Amino acid sequence: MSDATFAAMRQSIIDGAPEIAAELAQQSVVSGLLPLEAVNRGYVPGMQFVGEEFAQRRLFLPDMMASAEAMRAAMDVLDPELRKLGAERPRAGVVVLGTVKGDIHEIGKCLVGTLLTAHGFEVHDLGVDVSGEKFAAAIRECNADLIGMSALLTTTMKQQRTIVEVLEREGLRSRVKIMVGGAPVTRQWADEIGADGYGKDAASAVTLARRLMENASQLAPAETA
Ligand code: B1M
Repeated sequence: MSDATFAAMRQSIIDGAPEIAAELAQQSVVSGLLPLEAVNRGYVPGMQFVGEEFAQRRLFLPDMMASAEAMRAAMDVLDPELRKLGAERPRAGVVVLGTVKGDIHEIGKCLVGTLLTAHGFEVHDLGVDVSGEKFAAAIRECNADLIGMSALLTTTMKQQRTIVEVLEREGLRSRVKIMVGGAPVTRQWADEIGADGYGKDAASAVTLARRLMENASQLAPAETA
């Protein structure tokens, strides 16, 4: 795939053009491009640009929503390709995943879920705006090994701490490993709230989840995958 194709993918997100985003994704699949490369080199840079322009007040909320639609259209094509690998692997662990309460950003969280699935994890995605109580109920229901909390806002990342506290209160903390991520989240924050690890992107979330499963018998300090 040429740089021009990645540039066109990026532009389709900036333009909020779902048909073009999906068409380019389809072409990349046919041409044999690794789907994660299309995501990371094509579409995500478009999202990053839109976020920067929004912060500078050169783009507005409807633009950000249109870009998210375009991203969703591309992911609808790429998601099944990313997941294919997972069907052939032994189960690596059970993960309960969600975007924390008050936060409706889902694209990064969904990507994390897709890659975990592609690497053999059984993923229960609770969606967005997920409270500690919902996480707790799902941990019990699914007998989860790991939970993954995504937060994209500096305001909602505090919910990650609240949710850790809920799990402690409900006697579930020692049963699961906790992973946190999202644009404003850092390794230091993960340490501070008593999470077991921080993933800076979807691929590192997979590495981290595997590492946490390997060390499942002992609680590891927060680490960056
Ligand atoms: Co919003 N938004 N948004 N937004 N939005 C940001 C986050 C923002 C940085 C834009 C900006 O100002 N530059 C800003 C937050 C500022 C801050 O908190 N300091 C912001 C704002 C302000 C808002 C609103 C408040 C706007 C408003 O209403 N005035 C509002 C809040 C709504 C709410 O949640 N309550 C809002 C709304 C929206 C939309 C609905 C329009 C839309 C989301 C649509 C959707 O998800 N369905 C949206 C979007 C699209 C963005 C940006 C542009 C893009 C986010 C994205 O999808 N990135 C974003 C700017 C940015 O992040 N640069 C922005 C692509 C995605 C692949 O990356 O989500 O970072 P990301 O996920 C990565 C990693 O972070 C990591 O792996 C992923 C893949 O590599 N990761 C994990 C994520 N979760 C993980 C979990 C893990 C491990 C890794 O383990 C469990």
